[in-house]
Amino acid sequence: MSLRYRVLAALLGLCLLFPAQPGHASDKDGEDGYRLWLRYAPLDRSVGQQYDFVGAGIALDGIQSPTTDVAISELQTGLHSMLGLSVAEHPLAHRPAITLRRIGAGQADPVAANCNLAADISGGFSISVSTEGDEPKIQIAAFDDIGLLYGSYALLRHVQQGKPLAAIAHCEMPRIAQRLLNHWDNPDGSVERGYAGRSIFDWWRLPDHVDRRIIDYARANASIGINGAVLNNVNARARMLSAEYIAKAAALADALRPYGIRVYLSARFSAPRDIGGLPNADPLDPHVRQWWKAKADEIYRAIPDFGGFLVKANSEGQPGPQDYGRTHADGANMLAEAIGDRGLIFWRAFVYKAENGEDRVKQAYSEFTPLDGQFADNVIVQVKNGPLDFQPREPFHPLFGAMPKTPLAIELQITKEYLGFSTHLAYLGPLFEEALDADTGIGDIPKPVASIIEGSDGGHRTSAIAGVANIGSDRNWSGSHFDQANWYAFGRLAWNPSLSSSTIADEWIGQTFTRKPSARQAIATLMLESREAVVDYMTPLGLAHLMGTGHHYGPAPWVDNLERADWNPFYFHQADRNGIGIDRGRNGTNALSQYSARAAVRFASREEQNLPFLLWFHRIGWNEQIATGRTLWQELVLRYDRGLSWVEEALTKWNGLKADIDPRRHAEVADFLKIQKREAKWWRDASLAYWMDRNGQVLPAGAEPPATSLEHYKGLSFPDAPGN
Ligand code: BDP
Repeated sequence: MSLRYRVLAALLGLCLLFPAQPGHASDKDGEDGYRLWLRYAPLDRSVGQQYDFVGAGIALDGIQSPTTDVAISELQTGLHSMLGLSVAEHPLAHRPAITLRRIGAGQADPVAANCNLAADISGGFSISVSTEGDEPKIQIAAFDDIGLLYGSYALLRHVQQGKPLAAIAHCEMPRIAQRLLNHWDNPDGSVERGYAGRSIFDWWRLPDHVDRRIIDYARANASIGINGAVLNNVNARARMLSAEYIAKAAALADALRPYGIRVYLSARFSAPRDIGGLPNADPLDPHVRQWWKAKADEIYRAIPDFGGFLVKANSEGQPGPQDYGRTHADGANMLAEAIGDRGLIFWRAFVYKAENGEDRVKQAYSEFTPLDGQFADNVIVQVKNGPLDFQPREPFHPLFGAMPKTPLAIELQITKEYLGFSTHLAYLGPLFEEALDADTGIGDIPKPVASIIEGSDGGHRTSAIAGVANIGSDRNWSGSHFDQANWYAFGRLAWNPSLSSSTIADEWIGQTFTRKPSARQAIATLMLESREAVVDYMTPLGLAHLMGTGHHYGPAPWVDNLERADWNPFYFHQADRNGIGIDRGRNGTNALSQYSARAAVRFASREEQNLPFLLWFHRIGWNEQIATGRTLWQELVLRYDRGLSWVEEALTKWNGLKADIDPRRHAEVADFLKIQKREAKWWRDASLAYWMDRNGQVLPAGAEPPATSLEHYKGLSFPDAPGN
């Protein structure tokens, strides 16, 4: 590049310099986590110099749009911050170093021919490098402008991790079409199961004021490929569908649109009655159908690309079609008709009833499988990863694979309702990966849950994945620095379910905490082990749902007096003198029969590799010898102890990383690890005290007795626990 051009580019770049963003490392208060994985920390000269040429500028070859504007501005921000280059946007003639090339209809991507970039899959892109003269040139090519934005973020992700230019060429397409966050946010600003402060959606000030944070939220989501957001809680308030709130949602939709994010709303099924003045909400009543049609039209006038509705019906007291003797399909299809081709209905399969005596984990399958084939083709049935409720570990949900005629979305929980809220370090990458990789056992070769979601052989109209968001207005967004990684991991796996949780952890660390290899490795190890440690000290060996009533904070396995049997922790372990766990085989609840033969054989086995699900599927005597050679009681104690020791060691290891992490974030994480250590001990001690009360056993030699009495643990109460 000529000197003249360099000077010109630098001058142009100066005009484009971005104001320091909030939370920049140079802030006197130190790094606060606000910038998430878009920190764009300066690269060492030795790494950055291979990218020096990008100072020559960026060009757009194709139609300009708000989305391409975002792509260019993000590249400028990121490259300037990381490489110190002022990157000008200028026409093609000036020999740009980066070209964003929109591939025309009917054309093929010439550079990435061997990756089969498909014109009909939105968001795919290729990145290639060529050398003209002695100057490398990067091209990002895509069929749509959102692909150009995703490609730009992929380039930034690559540079940000300090990876070599030579390795940048690749091509990607999303494997799942609809990648949604589900916010459980209420119009009053509270967040159900939210541990990161108030809602980021400032409903009170909307639509007149859209906070800058919404743009940063959109950037973060777009950078990992999230393309939909359900704005409100599944336990929905009907007024979210009022004209007033539609206008507010429309303002958010306008802000999110350039980032490729469509907004959706959770719809309260009884809305025609609650706010529409109708006497009922019967899905077969023509007036009700007409009301929804008119409501959908009203929404589409305000939000032309509105994504659709998410519905929790006849579940945990929410209204639904069964209130009128109709089925889930009747309810979903009515909404599907109102929305038509314009959008989608996400109908949740999280249902169980007080009056139903069937094992709670069997009920969704029993209710939904008979409806397979009855749903309209713009309905997606949204199924939690496991049949119970977002536990630290669950077997996969038997509905996956059991409704071949219906597109199923998997719903994962990013917020850690059952894994220690935001104060416990529990990286959920391994949990998500385990859920997506679980072999449904259908057919002769492994058929993972992910392939059911992707719908590769189902011929469905679309495919979808949802994550219950952990985002709030805390400065660091997620309540803890490490919980940002769970949002990140969800997005990356939604894009490509085959990515490994360790690759994702490494990527995230390189973009957030540090690029230093030794520290990166140490942090990754902590992250990757963390979820298993939580399983160990909360719900080892397939136990589940032992958390405190309502808020789900801390241990309360003794609770057995709630109005609904299946809300009681006791229901899920039934520990007595003789044993613990639920027989879900043929002589028990027979939940096993809901799985394919291959999966059922696996879950029925008591071999070592199936110990994670042992007490989920089996009732075992305390003194029975299990696959490890120890008795069940010995093994339980060992696992509680192992979980607790892990946290103690994690704190020591984290303290050893002090020199590698900026002081503020280091101290904040250390504080949380101390809380986790205290609470892991509480979990271990309270659980063991209770089990001993049930089983009359003494602790194995060498095990430390609980710090205090069972009565003490039972007496604790937490009326102010968050998220409830
Ligand atoms: C449970 C939560 C509850 C949710 C429910 C759901 O405790 O707050 O409303 O799931 O998913 O895990 O509908």
